[in-house]
Amino acid sequence: MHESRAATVISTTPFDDQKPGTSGLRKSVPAFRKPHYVENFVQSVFDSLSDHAGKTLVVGGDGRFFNAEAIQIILRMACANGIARVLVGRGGLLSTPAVSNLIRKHRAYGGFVLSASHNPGGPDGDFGIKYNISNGGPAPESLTEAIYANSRRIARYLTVETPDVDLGKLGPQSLEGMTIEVIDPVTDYAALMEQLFDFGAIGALLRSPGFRMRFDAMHAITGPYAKAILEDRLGAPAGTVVNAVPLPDFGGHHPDPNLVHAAELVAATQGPDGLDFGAASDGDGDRNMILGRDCFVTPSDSLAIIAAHADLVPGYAGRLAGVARSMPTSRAADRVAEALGVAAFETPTGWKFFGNLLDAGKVTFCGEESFGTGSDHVREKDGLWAVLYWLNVLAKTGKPVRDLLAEHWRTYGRDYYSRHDYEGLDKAAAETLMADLRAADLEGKSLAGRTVILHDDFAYTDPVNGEHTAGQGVRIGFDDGARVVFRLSGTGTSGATLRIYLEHYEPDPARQHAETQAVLADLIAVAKAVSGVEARTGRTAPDVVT
Ligand code: VG1
Ligand code: CO
Repeated sequence: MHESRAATVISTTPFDDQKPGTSGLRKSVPAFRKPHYVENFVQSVFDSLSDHAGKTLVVGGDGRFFNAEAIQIILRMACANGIARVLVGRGGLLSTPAVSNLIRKHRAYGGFVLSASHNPGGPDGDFGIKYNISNGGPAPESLTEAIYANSRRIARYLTVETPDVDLGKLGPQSLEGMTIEVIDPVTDYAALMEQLFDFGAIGALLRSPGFRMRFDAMHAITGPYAKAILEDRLGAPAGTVVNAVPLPDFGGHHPDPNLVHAAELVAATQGPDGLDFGAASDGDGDRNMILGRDCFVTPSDSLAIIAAHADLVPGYAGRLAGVARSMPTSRAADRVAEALGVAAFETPTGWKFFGNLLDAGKVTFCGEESFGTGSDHVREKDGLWAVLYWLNVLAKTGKPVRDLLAEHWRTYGRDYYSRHDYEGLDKAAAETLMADLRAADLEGKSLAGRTVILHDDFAYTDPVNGEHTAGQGVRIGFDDGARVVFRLSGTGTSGATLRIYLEHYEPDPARQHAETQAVLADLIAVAKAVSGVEARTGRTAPDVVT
């Protein structure tokens, strides 16, 4: 503790549910509002760090309900725990990739990101807290385990008794000897984007009357970023960015950029009068969806196409080191890596597993099937980055999204891909389903005319530091390249969510333009049969298909 500060020591008792999941601690707002709940978790983070006294932190969130209260709690506790300086976005707002950039650019010790990402917000919605380390990325497993262990034995937390800090006014102020620097949330991020992309070419495309696009910020954090970059700097017509004002409840919607929750945007890209380009981002700005006229780019394909076109993008030309994807993401990117002679890595789900690969310079691009793509420019996935990357490629090739996709499939083959989610399942039933799937004897069996050549529970050994992570999802691989993967979500806040990932590889260009669900129908039937999901849960169909 910093000796000159008058920290107050408050007694507390542990909660037993503060184990960070795929992306930080995520719970309902009522759970977070329990007395001492936020404080216990934040103190458990500080108790897991060792040399944070006198250092700088970055703090910000996606503006959802409870963001403002949580930030005040964190600022007081940072002060009491000896932090020297905190950078906070004005109004407490910062997108997740912007936090990552600020940590790196200002050589901060770490940062707190307040968000439950794509989960709905509001008094009955969800909230979340995530701690990021000095490389700008999510805390690795070893640290989240330590945080959880501390949360199980916490007996006190440190705070200071001060009035709320005014986060509306830019510039430095002092809180009991700690400096709080309120910064514009967009400036540093926009400068980074300008370094990476050909703003001249993108601006010309956006201003040309023949090109019509829309970016849907879904009433979440990317509104101010997209407006500043696409409209103000690049000259896209006013109104290109819609739902641009972040709202505490995201207008009552799921801020989740996918075919289900961004249906209006999808509709605007369809038909002869459809937009040339549509894009959306999620609650905290790290996800993206890419649409062309009458076409949708799966996130797995997006990663592959991004990697294949690196030479068209100033920040990446001539320096592609490798590509990494989460295990359930399709193998499309692996094929590009192979063709280009660079390494491909398969990691567990969650961006924290990409950090070491990026730090070691082993990979340049990373992606997840869950609408996440990013690069070594920060240590988080980055929604607006992906949108600008696509615009850069469109501007340089002069081709519509549809043609780029078709060309890509012709060259590398197409991975028909879909994820089926069963939400709000009974936890015990979902865990039994997974245990039975793990124990099943499938190798060598013939299912719907395909032979099972791989059946395992995915485990990963980090090639940089040797950390081992097991139990990351059941994979069933077939002799024709098809694959079905099962795992339980680590970001949900009630019951269990079963995710079934389905993919079928089609090398024949004549068969690359069919409807995805129809192509996957037999694999869907196999997935249902081997898991028994319907009989076990009483469900007849998934809740969300993406
Ligand atoms: C989901 C996605 C995963 C992603 C995570 C955080 O996790 O599947 O790929 O990294 O969300 O994304 P899970 O455990 O529910 O499958 V974000 O934008 O919600 O921070
Ligand atoms: Co997110």
